[in-house]
Parts: sequence; C-alpha cells; structure tokens
Amino acid sequence: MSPGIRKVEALDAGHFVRVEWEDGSESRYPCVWLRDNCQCPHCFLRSARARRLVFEDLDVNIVVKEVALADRKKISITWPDEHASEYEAEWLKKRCFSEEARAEMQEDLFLPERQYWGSDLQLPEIPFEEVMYNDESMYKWLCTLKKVGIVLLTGAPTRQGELVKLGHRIGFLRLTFYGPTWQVQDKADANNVAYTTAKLCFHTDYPVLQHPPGVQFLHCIKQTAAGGESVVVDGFHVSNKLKKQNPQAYQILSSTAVDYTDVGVDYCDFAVQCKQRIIDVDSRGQAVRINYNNATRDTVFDIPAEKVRPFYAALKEFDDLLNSAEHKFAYKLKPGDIVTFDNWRVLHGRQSYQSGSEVTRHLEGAYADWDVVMSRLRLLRKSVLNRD
Ligand code: OGA
Ligand code: NM2
Ligand code: ZN
Ligand code: ZN
Repeated sequence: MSPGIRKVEALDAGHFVRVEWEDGSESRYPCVWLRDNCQCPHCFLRSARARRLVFEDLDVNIVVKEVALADRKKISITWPDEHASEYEAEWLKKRCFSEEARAEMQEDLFLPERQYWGSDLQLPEIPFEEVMYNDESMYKWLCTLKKVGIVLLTGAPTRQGELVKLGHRIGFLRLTFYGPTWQVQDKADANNVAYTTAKLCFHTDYPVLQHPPGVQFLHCIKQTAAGGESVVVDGFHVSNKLKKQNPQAYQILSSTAVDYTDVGVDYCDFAVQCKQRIIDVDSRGQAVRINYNNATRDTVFDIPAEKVRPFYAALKEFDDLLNSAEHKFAYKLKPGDIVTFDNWRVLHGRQSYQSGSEVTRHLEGAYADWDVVMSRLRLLRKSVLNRD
C-alpha cells in the first residue's frame, strides 16, 4: 500500500507538479509527462492499456492551469484548454522519477538479479511433470532460469514432442531455419557441426541470427554409453573476469564486429549472414549477450589486416578463461532430462562420441525468445504471488 498524499502544488511556472506524501517524502512530475499520460477515456484506451492520445496533439510545452488534491488518494489537474485529468496516488508513487523509485520499478519489470557460478554450480533441478502441471513450479523454474541461467528438468517422457508441449506451456517456441524443434544426432551430409559425433567446443547457438534465441532447450531422448558428456560455463561471469584481468582483450571482443555465416537447407533453404560482437555490452560496458560459435564464424572477416592478430589473441584469452577448470561445469544428460538455459549468457559444449551405423545418441532441441519467457514469468509472478 502506498502512502496517501498530504499536499500537491505546481512548481516552476506550472512545468512541474510536486506531490508531498503522508510519510514526508516528495515526488516531482513533469507536466508534459502528466498530460501525455492522462488516464481519461479520451486519452487512454483501458481495454488495451494503451495511449490513445496522438503525439501531434500533445503540447510539449504545456503547463498546468490548476492542480488540486481530490482526496488523499487522488490528484486532479485542469489544463489550459480545460481538459481534466486525474491521477491515483498509487499510480503516481510507482512512477516517481527519483533514482531509487526508478531502479525499483526497473527491477520489478526486468528481474536483473544474477547469480554467477563456476565449476561449483549446483545445477538446479525440477521434475518436468511439476513444471507442466503446477504454476508455482513453473514460476520457480523461470525465476531460476533468469537468475542462474540454467535449470535441469528431469523425468520427461523419452519421446519426441515434449518440447512442443513445454513451448505451449510458456506461449510459443521460436521457429528457425532448423525447424520448430530439431533433432541433434549424427546425420549423413550434416548441415551443421552439431549433427555429427564431433566434440562441440563452447558456443552459444545461432549468433548468425540478428536476434539470437534467448533460451535453449535440449531434451535427451537417447544417450550414448561412452562420450557425449555436456559442459557449460557462465559467459557473463567469465566476461567480468576477462574485463578485470585483460581490459584490452575485453575491449577488442566487445567492439569488433565478427562475421557469421550459415548456408544450407533444413526447414527451408537458407543463406544467413550477420555481424555480431562476441561480447555484446550495454551502455555501461556490462556484458548482456555472448555471440560466439566458432563453427559458423565466417571465413570472411571485415576488419583491417593489422587488427586480425590482436583479435585472435583476445579471443584466445577469452576461450582459455571459458575452458579453465575453475569456470566450467560438466555433466551428462540422461534420457528424460531436459536442460534449459540462457543462450545469451551460458555457453555450452559436448564431448565427441563414437559414430556407428545406428543412432546411439538423440537430443531434441528447441528455442524460445526471452520476450516470451519473461512475459510468462511476469504473469506467473502475478498469479502465484497474488500481486501486480
Ligand atoms: C547443439 C548442441 C549439444 C549436445 O546442438 O547446438 O550444442 O550435447 N548440442 O549435443
Ligand atoms: N542447431 C543445433 O549456431 C548454430 O549453428 C547452433 C543450431 C543446428 C539448431 C546450432
Ligand atoms: Zn485525458
Ligand atoms: Zn549448441
């Protein structure tokens, strides 16, 4: 419950409204923002929770004509053209422009909390059945996936099609050129290195796409006796380490655009090209997405020749850190396991295994976008914790 309002007044020649709360704190709202966000039916479409007001009709220099306390839970504003707006205390409190209030709101919306890990990872596990039939378990799964970056779902039926069901539970899966779901097994004339028995060194999937899939699912249907073990590493944790240990290498990897290529036929024919920085950073230099697959890194490399060797040296530093014993975590999928992980953060790999005339190892894979997963997570938080 937010506190009531003690006092409201216009400031700065009507360009700001100051709200004094009953707990003694205050908030200041720019009037252009207040007018823009009028909640009346003329300005706001309740059924869509969206703005009806068109930007051309907004006077960006607007000032209030009159502001009053309607009751301690509401303020009312009259604008120079006599349009009237009302704003509820709770609505205003949540949208306070103070740094602390904004940080709190952003945390609520994006759940940025992260737990970094290395070889000490305690791989979180939840039974597949629970996630499928219990909303609290589903909420716990997605929260942990966001925070830790990896969760193992156990005891799923060992047949194809379970990931499609999991996708329906979230919303929908991400379709790519490899199909709605895809079969990781040794294939003749493989159109991807994943579809051989070879070792896969640490990679993120699909950096060749402009918007790489945020979440990956790998459902173990059949596991080979020898080899085929999995390995994962926390790419954000390792990026932080690299930044400290070798700022020069970090600078190169977070600024050099690397060419990726993927050409072939699967769900349909494709010729995909993209430029990605291996460590993608936000405006504060914090890693937000790793884009690294050595197999699809193009032979074409669009940088000046003299920058090539420094780039390789930087990538070597990063790759060595990824592979250091203190950072990587190894495990072996069992039939019925579904590993779910943040494909923007966690790099994964597998050991090689014996090829033969029969298929000895079979994983079904699928992708989801973080937009869809976060959407489900917000809805579950609301229903499970009974809040908004
Ligand atoms: C992949 C992949 C892992 C495995 O298909 O991209 O990383 O264990 N597979 O086969
Ligand atoms: N598969 C597993 O970047 C990649 O090529 C990742 C994608 C073939 C769907 C592999
Ligand atoms: Zn209005
Ligand atoms: Zn992969």
